[in-house]
Amino acid sequence: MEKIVIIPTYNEKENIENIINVVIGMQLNFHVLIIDDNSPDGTAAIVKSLFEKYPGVLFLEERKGKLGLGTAYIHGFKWALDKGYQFIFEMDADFSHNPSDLQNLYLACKNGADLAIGSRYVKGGAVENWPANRIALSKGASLYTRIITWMPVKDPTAGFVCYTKKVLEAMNLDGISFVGYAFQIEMKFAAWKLGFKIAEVPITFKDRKLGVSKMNKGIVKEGILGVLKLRWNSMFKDYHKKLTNKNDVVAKVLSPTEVSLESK
Ligand SMILES: Nc1nc2c(ncn2[C@@H]2O[C@H](COP(=O)(O)OP(=O)(O)OP(=O)(O)O)[C@@H](O)[C@H]2O)c(=O)[nH]1
Ligand SMILES: [Mg+2]
Repeated sequence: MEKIVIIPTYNEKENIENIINVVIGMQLNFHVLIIDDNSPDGTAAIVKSLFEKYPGVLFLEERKGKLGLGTAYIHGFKWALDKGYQFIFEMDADFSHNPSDLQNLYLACKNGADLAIGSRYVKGGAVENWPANRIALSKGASLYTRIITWMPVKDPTAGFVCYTKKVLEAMNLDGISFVGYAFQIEMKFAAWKLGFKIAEVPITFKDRKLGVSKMNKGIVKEGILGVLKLRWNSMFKDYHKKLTNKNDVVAKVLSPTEVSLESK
């Protein structure tokens, strides 16, 4: 139980089989968990048809309806922690993220990072085939986030990430409030505020070839207001407490080393 790639899906019938085949086909021991929100196009049925081909490697969690990217990932994180995975990845289904970069994200974490971000905006990173308005929106969002939050991350909206288990265990996942792309900023901001070491690994992001975008105005609005909200909340003393998983603190206090220290 080492590495699991969580892929949220909503109407990805054109991509889902290929992306699963490519990730598992790399034979680098990446397991795959699909979180499908009852896609009307039958994405989940395609995943199920592959179970026999990939026993113990491919998993599916089905939710009742389109509940958003953020809650899909939170669901997946909890599932992965429960199963004991050490390296937990976020990746889109639409091949915007190249599965061959998964290994670089993994190695960055193996070499000391607590989380590794597949970044378009560091040296060596790039965006291919995206229309000018999408690039402007994405770059604008990154700049805006950095100005408001001072978070030293060049690609804060990136959705291609490797989290080590300890980051997700330390976080109060139920306190993560955003559902759309602001979710990506919120997760990185929380990890940074908790003092975790963040690495940015250059990637080339490609526009989706198949299927349709789920981007909409509501997602943009949530991002703009959400970043302001994060900054505002972080100015209060109890913010750190709110970010922290209380069970994890209890677990640490009860750990054998701490107990033996106490008894000395
Ligand atoms: N489970 C679930 N997955 C979602 C939801 N919204 C989007 N996704 C998935 O999240 C990933 C990213 O969504 P995309 O629509 O590709 O968003 P994007 O990459 O910003 O935009 P485009 O690539 O231009 O479409 C894809 O795998 C989607 O299928 C949702 O509400 N629930
Ligand atoms: Mg996409």
